[in-house]
Formats: sequence, structure tokens, C-alpha cells
Amino acid sequence: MNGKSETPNVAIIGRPNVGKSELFNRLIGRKIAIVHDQPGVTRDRLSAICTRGPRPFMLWDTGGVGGAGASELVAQAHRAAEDALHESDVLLFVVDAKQGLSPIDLELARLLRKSQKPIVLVINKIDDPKHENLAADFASLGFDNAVSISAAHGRGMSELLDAISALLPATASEIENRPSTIENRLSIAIIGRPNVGKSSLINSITRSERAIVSELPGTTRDAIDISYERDGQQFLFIDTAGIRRRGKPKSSA
Ligand SMILES: Nc1nc2c(ncn2[C@@H]2O[C@H](COP(=O)(O)OP(=O)(O)OP(=O)(O)O)[C@@H](O)[C@H]2O)c(=O)[nH]1
Ligand SMILES: [Mg+2]
Repeated sequence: MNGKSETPNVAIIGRPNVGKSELFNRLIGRKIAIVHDQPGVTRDRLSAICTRGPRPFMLWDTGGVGGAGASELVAQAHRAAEDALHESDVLLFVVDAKQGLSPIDLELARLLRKSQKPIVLVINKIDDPKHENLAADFASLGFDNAVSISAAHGRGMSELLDAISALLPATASEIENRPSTIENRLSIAIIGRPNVGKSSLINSITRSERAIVSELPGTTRDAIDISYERDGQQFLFIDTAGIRRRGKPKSSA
């Protein structure tokens, strides 16, 4: 994360297993982050530009905060979330409607408020309009901006994108200013013919040894930036659409 780019930063924060990575993937439109039914899966900071809303922003997935255990992994996830919190323009505080309000949510709400950043309370796992009443549980958290969503089913995404763009700072400008200015960031463009496995290559790098493979929906149509941080080194992978020979008829990217 950086203070130099004009692309605003939006961080997804919440306790483990609430669906942060699922939301990240949904908003980016690609299955980049690992989604798994087990808390503490996300460890590294992962980000990509979200262009689905009225204004582009850099979206950050973070590790769950408040997980049990004191392993180095847990500590690492906490640090990443903390950094994301401090360096973001808008925070998406994700809670799990199926689980209901937990003491960790209360603690996190207090912590996030202290940051004085604009916050959207994102009440996830409301897969069906019938379950909309589950959101009431979180009213006591007292956030002005709250959106009920289902990251898994894509419910509530346009409401969420509207809420985010209403809170983005005025100085944010266009995607041309994407953070290639970050010092020490290694930018790596992945180029090749269609279907040779460019996206899978990036995925396997960012997923590291914990790879859980899901099929990528569709093909890459535009270049997409995927920021990745590991052991303090920042990488920017630029996934490009496949390059075809000239003159060949093309139906899609
Ligand atoms: N029913 C339902 N399940 C969801 C939804 N979003 C996520 N899940 C499930 O919740 C579990 C955790 O999802 P993740 O996205 O990995 O959660 P996370 O918050 O990133 O977890 P950590 O990275 O471990 O902190 C997975 O089994 C998902 O399939 C949703 O909208 N509805
Ligand atoms: Mg995760």
C-alpha cells in the first residue's frame, strides 16, 4: 500500500472466515484470493484494481483479525490488516450474518472507529432476501453506512460499490495513475498466447504453497494489475489478455 499513488485504497477487514476473500474476488471479478472454509487462510496482503464501480480503486484483501492462536502466521495476518487499516482511504468492515454479532466484531468496530476512516459495514452471507432480518443484529454497532450482501452469490454488489464511491476521497483520479510509482516494487508483465496459462501462473504464485484451485471464470479481457506482497517485497503482476497472431479472426480478448 502506498501514499504516492492517486488510486484510492480500500481495505477489506474483518474477523476470520467472514468471507473477505470471497468479497475481494467478487469485486475484482476474478478468483484471485483463496476462499476456504477455515479461518486464517489469508495471510499475505493481496490487492487488485477494482473497476466495477463509478471510480476505480485499489482493493486490498487482508487476513482475519482476532483469530485464535499466537502463531507467526496469525501475527503476520494481523500486521497486514493493521497496515491496510492505516493506509486505506475507505474500510470495508465485513461481518458474518450467519454467525451473528461476535465479541470480536465489537472489538474490531472499536478499533476501526479509532482510525477515523470512513467505514462501510458489510453484512455478508445474506444469501436470500428472506434472511435480510439477520442484518438487524449488527445495528448496535452504530455504523451509518451498512450494506447487506452475499459475496458468494453476488447480492448487493451495486449498493456496496455505490457506498464505497461515495466515501472515496475527492483527490482520487484515474486508473492511469495506478501505482507503478511505488519504490522497490517489481513489476512483472505476463505475456503470451491465449490460454497458455498466464493467469494460472500468477494465481499459483500469489496462492503460494496453500494453493486451492478453482476454475477461473471466463478469460482475461483487459490487462489486470495484481499487487502482491511477500516478506516485505512488493510485486506487481500485470496479467494481459492473450496475444493472437494478426489477421486471425478474434471473437473475444
Ligand atoms: N453462505 C455464504 N458463504 C460464504 C459467503 N461468502 C463467503 N462464504 C464462505 O465463508 C467461508 C470463508 O470465506 P473466505 O472468503 O475464505 O473468508 P475470509 O474472511 O477471507 O477468511 P480468512 O482469510 O481466513 O480470514 C468460505 O467457506 C466461503 O465459501 C456468502 O456470501 N454466503
Ligand atoms: Mg481470506
